[in-house]
Amino acid sequence: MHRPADLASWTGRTDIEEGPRAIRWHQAIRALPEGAAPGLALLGFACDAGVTRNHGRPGAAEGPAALRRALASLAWRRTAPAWDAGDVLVEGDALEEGQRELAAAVTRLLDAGHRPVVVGGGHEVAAGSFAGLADHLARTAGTRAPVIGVVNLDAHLDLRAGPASSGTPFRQIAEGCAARRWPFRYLCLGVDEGSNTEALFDTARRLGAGWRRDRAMAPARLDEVAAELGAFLATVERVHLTIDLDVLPAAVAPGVSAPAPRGVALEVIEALVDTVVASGKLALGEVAELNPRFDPDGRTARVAARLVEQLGR
Ligand SMILES: [Mn+2]
Repeated sequence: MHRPADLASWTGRTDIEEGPRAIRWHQAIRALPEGAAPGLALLGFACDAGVTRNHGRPGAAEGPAALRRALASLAWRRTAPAWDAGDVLVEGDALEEGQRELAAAVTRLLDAGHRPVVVGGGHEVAAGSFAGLADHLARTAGTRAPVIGVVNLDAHLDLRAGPASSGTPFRQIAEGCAARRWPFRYLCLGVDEGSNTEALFDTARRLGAGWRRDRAMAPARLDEVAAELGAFLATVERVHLTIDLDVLPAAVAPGVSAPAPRGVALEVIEALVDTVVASGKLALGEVAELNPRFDPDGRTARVAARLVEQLGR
């Protein structure tokens, strides 16, 4: 079910005495109307089914609401509009139905010229979002196969086999590309070796995926990492950038299903997001795995809000 935006969820501090430039997100974002001017379109995917199927800690269904609360108080300095496109709600275990509904919503936003920024939910959100981008491009690309680069900032490859869950999205995307005879271009940055079995690395090799381990992403190596990302971006036409918050150190992002034992510094993650945005190829941004049940002081939600703001630039 797709629940339209509820502007009552956008509340926060107002600084009227500071004048008209003292604006925060909650005062500027609007519910997405028909025929809206192109802008950032925030779309929630309220789903626990993917994490539950993957034996993780539930709570990601509350992620979109927590993200809106955190984003609401950020200072506003956009020139293009930001729209709230509401939430796709997944009831119980109806994961596949929810992913189809998400895909349809993403396609509609892209068709209308918006930059969708999707907020999970667990990482199963990525399979639905990508399907929406693929449907949009299938119509606009004609018979030519579009080259979509999937950039995943994540401690996990998420290439598992079996029924759809938060651990399978990029395998599903690979299968979807194969069915359309499209190339599968996947780069996963931040992989924690300890939580990815050799079987998953075998799958990554078989699918021609690229990856970089967390320990090879220290701030001192940022130039090297950004160059690798830049080389990948140069070979693709459009980008689906998906950020699993568990790529960050657990002290920075405790509110996730599976906190990382090491993680990649936020300064590195933000620089990589900048690299993708600066390429001009970003079609679809995404933040996954925000779990407010393990985020008592809201720090993970505030980091997620920074990243969403950045993805909308
Ligand atoms: Mn993930």
